[in-house]
Amino acid sequence: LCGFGGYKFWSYKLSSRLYTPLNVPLVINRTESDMSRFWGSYRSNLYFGMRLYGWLKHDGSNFGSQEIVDHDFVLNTDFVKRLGGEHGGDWTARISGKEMGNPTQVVSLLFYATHEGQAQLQPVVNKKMPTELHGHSPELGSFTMYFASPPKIMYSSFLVTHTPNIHSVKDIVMRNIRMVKLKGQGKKQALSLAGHVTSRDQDGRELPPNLFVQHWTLQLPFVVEVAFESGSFLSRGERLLGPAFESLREFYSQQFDRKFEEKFSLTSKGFSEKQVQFAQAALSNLVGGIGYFYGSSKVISRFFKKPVDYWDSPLYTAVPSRPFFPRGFLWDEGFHQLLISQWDESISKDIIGHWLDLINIEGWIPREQILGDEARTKVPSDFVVQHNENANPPTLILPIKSMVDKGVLDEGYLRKIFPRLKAWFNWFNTTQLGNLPSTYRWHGRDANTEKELNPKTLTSGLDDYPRASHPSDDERHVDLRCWMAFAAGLMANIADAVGEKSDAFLYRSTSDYLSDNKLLDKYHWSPKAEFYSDYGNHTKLVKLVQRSVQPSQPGNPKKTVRIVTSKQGPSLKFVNAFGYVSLFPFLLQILDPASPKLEKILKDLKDPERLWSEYGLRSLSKSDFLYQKYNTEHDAPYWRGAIWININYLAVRALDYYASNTGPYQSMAKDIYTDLRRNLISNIFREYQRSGFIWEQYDDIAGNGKGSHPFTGWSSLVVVMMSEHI
Ligand code: 6A9
Repeated sequence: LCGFGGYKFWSYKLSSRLYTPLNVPLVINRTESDMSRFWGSYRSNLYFGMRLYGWLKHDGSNFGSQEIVDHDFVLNTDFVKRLGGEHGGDWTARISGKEMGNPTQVVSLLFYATHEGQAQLQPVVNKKMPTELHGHSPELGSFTMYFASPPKIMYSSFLVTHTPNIHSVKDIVMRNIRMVKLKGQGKKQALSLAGHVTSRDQDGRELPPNLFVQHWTLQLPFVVEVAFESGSFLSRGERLLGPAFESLREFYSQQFDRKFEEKFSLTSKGFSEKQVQFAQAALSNLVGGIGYFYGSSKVISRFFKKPVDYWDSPLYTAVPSRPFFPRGFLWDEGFHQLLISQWDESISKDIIGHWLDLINIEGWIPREQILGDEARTKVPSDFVVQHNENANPPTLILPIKSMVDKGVLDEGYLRKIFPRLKAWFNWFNTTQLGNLPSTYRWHGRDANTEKELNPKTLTSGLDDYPRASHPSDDERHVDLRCWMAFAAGLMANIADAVGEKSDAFLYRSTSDYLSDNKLLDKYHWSPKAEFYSDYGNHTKLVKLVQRSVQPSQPGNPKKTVRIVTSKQGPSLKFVNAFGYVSLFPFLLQILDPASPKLEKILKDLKDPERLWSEYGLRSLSKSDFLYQKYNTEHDAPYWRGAIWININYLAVRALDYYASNTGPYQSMAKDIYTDLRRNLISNIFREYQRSGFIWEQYDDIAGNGKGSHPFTGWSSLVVVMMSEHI
């Protein structure tokens, strides 16, 4: 491997590894995959652009009930499924509208049916009204959709045509829509679709119709139903319309209530009906937001000048927020699955399997999954490309651990995921090392930026949380070290469970080594600040100032830059920012229950001048110099004070652990557990009652929700805190 030719060959080999899948069998075998979840509300991004909406109930497999509140009417969308045959069975969707203060309000409803692959759709039109839609495709076999003609129709029309892809549907519909006068209704107008519209390819050949749109203009209140029947389902009972639909819906709805109580025991714990409904909505939105995506990420490594495509793959995943982030995020997903696995572990196994199948031969999983063109239309181009040196906390190990502890993961599943977890662990343990043994460093910080007050660490998940002011290879990050210690422990358990003795031995010794509190303290306990801390090239003496770009230019244009205000500049030291990062040895339970450092941590987090608020733990101490500071002229503080529910959940869980494991600080942990849990639940519930939303973060001074909403990703962990099935 010496000489120029050798180098080229070597770099070629390394570069193609970026888009080469790990060569072990997939966890998810698509041909054997479970047809019971074939159909579902899997398009997370379709959310209806209205004021309030959300799933009130959704079981993740057979049933969902959603409410959408517009300005002067309410829409309810309900679906039920019935399994049978070889193609995922039947389903019915019901859309009903109610008026809210404006009795003359009229609603136009457009129901779309389309298919991305090869499918033909053929409506049966009866007196100008389609009553059925016939279709056939390789995946679906043959099927029929029935449209129950609703009463109170003022006008209806339809469109049958060809669309090249799903994200052009809206344009095509807009092109084929016009306004018509309603007969005998004075000046009143309605939308009208163009009926059959032939589209042709470049050579003039007719393209097969694969888009059908049914439109109704309706008076409120109304009910519209559409039933899908799968051709291979031969022994169905009554068609799922009208009373048959309603009774199945009612059956599933009651089953949902029963299962919810069985799993979370909220009623028996004394929560009110309103609180239970809130918790049901939190779970249902997380489960109902689950999407099925397909496509490839744009990825890059240092061996490429331009981004390349990862391989095409499916991803079944929950999403942080349907309107704002309708796609998979690696570290969010671990938190999502902590709740979902308590509801239905088969969904979690499926989702975790899909994520682990995205691992490449290097052992890397891209952090943000923007798969395919449709997903990319939602993301600014700067954020699309994923770099193979960038990590994100391996939180999938949290639900895996809790399922392993409960004994719900069979050996076959563990055998499938183990080689993938090994590759993943190994990737972290080689690419994210610090300079000293047993230390770790998040890569991907920008050492050359002059705009940021403290350069962001997006890879850690805690974006603008303060780290060393001057990114360098000498950094060591305490949160990553704790993730690794935790991961090594789980790997040892799984290796034991699948009978891999030598792996078990190695992981156990790695876990013991990384969990050694003496070593942890040596590298991360700041004797001066008396808390756990990152270490690196750092100074607190920085500020943002306005600088002239070119004083001679008219208007004297300025830009905002960071300057170091001390002569000495940065030096190697502990960063000493107290907040979520300092808590990690406690959060991930690496800290010995008998350690006096636990007492110090508990006191500090209870201190209102530091992390304690009536609404949860703030991300950064109120007395830190970066508390609530802008990071650039335009970047508002994000993880610099606000209350985040994922980390608060970890805190509640750690308090539960230290309260139930023998040690001198047990009762102290118990008291804080009680207070923190109560504060979080009552504030998230109060904000939901006030605003109708669950939020991305909560304000540490007033408790109000902030950021993206609805955000029923990790904030839904409130349900787990309510149930105390921590
Ligand atoms: C930017 C904007 C219309 C930021 O919940 C997802 C992530 C978390 O993983 C991370 O820890 N959120 C947290 O700090 C939201 C990130 C959104 C990035 C996308 C593009 C375009 O959206």
